[in-house]
Amino acid sequence: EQKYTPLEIEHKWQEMWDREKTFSVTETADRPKYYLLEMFPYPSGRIHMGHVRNYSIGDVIARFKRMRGFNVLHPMGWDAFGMPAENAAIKNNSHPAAWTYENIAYMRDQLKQMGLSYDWTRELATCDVSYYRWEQKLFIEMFKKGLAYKKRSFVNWCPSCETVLANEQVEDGACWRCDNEVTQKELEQWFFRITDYAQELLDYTEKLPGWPERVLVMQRNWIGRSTGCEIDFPLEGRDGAIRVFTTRQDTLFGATFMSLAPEHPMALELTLPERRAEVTAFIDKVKKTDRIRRTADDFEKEGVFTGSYCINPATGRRMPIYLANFVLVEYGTGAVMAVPTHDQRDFEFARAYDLPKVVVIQPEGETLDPAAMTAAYTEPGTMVNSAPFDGMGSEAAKEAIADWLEQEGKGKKTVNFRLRDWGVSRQRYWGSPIPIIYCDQCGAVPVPDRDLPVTLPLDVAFTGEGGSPLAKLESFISVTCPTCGGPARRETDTMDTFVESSWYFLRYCCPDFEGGMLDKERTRYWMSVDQYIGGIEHAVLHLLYARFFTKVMRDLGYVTVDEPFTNLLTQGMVIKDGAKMSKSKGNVVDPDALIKKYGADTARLFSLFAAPPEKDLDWNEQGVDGCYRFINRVWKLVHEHLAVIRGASPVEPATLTDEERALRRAVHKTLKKVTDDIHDRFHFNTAIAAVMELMNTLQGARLSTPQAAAVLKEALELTVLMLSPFIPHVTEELWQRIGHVVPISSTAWPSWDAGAVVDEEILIVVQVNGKLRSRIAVAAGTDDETVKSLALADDKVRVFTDGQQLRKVIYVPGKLVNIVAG
Ligand code: ANZ
Ligand code: ZN
Repeated sequence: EQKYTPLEIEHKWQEMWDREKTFSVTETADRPKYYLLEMFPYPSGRIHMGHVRNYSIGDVIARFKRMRGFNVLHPMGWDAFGMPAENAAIKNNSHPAAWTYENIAYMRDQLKQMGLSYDWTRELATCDVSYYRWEQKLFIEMFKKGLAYKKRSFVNWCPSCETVLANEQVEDGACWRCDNEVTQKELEQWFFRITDYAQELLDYTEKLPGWPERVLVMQRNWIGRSTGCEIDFPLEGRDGAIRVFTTRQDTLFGATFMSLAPEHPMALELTLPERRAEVTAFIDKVKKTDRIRRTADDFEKEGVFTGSYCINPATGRRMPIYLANFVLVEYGTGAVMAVPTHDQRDFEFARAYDLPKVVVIQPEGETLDPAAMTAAYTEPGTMVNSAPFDGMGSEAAKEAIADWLEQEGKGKKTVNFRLRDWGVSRQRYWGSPIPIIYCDQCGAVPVPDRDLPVTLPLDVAFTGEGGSPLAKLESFISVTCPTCGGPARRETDTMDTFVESSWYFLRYCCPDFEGGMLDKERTRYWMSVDQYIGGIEHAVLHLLYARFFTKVMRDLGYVTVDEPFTNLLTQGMVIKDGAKMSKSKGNVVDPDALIKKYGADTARLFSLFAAPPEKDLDWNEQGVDGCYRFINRVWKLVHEHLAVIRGASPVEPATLTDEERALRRAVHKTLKKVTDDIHDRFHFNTAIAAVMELMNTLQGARLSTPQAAAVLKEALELTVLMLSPFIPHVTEELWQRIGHVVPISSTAWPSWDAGAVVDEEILIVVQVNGKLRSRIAVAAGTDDETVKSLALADDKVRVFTDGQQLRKVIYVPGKLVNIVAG
């Protein structure tokens, strides 16, 4: 008998799939399409267990859908731009391109060793100029439509790395890379106008039933739609007013002071000369504080008085104007009417600076005393101290005060979004150059079509001195203006790498298309992605940007869909010893070592069997070992019966013995369950468990008649077929050894025999007080209580029990029910 040798078998079949291009697809009309996508990896060096899990999950679905007759697009590529390549280059004195392409080569090999059913002819790397060139073209189209624009704004800046940092790259106010203090710097930056799409992005969160609700909730919160009012507060003693945004116009009569963002454009002009030193010191201090920390609930509320006043337009009260650290310049109007009695931040601020409080909303049956309050009252209630609105409910007063403000011309109803435009400039080298030229005469001029792409120059040095090497490369920077021919300078910022990942799924539809960004027909054929799979950590950023890009590209005529991903599966983490697998925790399992020891089929099977996809997966070696032993059992059993299988005739259901029929029922029931579990729920773990259980049944099967051999053959073949999406290599091998010429990967998914699945009925004898009174037929497997109540409800039984007291009902499973009555 032959031993199971996973590495040999896996290599053989991987070569076959590669050679035959088994998983390459074209756009054909003869089968329905199915686009399955897993989030592409960053080529960091090696794949990790999170990848193994993500890609195994995707592969089961891809292979299953293929066997079910779909034309499955299942592509793979590389999210290849980004900071780590540059940092590695500085550290190793190499080039980011060399580092990146070496990593891609290694990781591609690792993925191939996993036997994933990708269409490798569609592979792409976002750092290839053949990819990012189209992104530059799109950038220019967006620029011409005003969807890409430049503005000054405050950004996190690391003075030592000389680059902008994303909020995620600031840890406790320090740079994640060099640990230096991060400052806020005002810089000219390129932005994408995602806010133009805020309402549509929000509306469609109600039209994505195939997405996990929690991801939709996160996106809704991120977009953050608030309805309220803008209200003008006239300045005292001079022209002009401060405009605030509030969602609580019902508290207007309780506004006792004004809080401006320290970066508010009027901050300094409102500051009296004698307060100037104090105010500028405060502004400097706040600018150094990370914005996320600044606005945390428990961050100490600090501020400074400008010396100026404004007037409450409802009460005429003088309100001192403060700068406050928790007010952000980019939200609303950057100014807040402070109501210390009904807003907790204002309450704390008023306590710190001894500012007046006026209660304007009273809770039911209570009278708040501002002097005695220990926290703001933030719930609805009855209006007080609000002149014409007194006595009204505060919710109704919201409407009434908004209407009054509009009538009086003191304010207006508005909608405000928390979502900010997407800053895409990065002062880094390893990214797609932004295709803009600056000319003193003509301003910002897009690079003309004939000069695209702007190729990232490779002849740069990585000194680690900080700043973008591009900004020091005179040969790159100095150009002539495409409009006037005068001397001009090239933009040296590159695009955020999230730009590349916002449309890669579109380019997979036509990766070799030379005529433009997308071949519209091929893209129309494949889009939308039917199933997208990836980590929950991308719930907001990537998944929101990709939705935004799809809508922009729709409006520019590239795609016809409104949304990129019809269904989304967010898989859980891989954890070991109760913690997420990570280098810093020292609990990493290396996929290479695992595959070497057990083979890819075992690695796949374990990562699919140990938990349903959305749950965290707890890694344990015994579990892996168990999966390996299971594959060995299947291998052995098929080999044991090879002669029988090859010689057996087809099953003739009518001639089966009870025992054979029961075995066949178990097989077809398993097939039904596995099909449903994969198809409806992606519950691969329960599907695999069902096949394992079936294996136990098959191991005990006896072969006394020719039809028993036929049933066993069918059972083993179906088992191999059912396992093939999970463990594709060993099942290909067994399929071939059984004698099939067509590979299992090109075989149709079997359908269960409805006749075989029906439960057999069994006859139960019913006695009343020990005497036989009736026989009832129940489905095999009916639970005890149901059998008892069926017996009690039987007409022939009721003749003897009606009007009597039931003392006991005894059920001997599968045989008889005895009713004691009298
Ligand atoms: C007065 C008021 C009274 C407020 C009250 C709340 C409670 P959302 O729901 O998140 O939109 N706000 C406005 N602009 C701000 C800024 N730039 N930085 C910090 N806070 C700002 O929150 C809207 C509320 O947040 C606004 O309503 C404003 O405070 C504050 F009893 O106005 B409110
Ligand atoms: Zn010019």
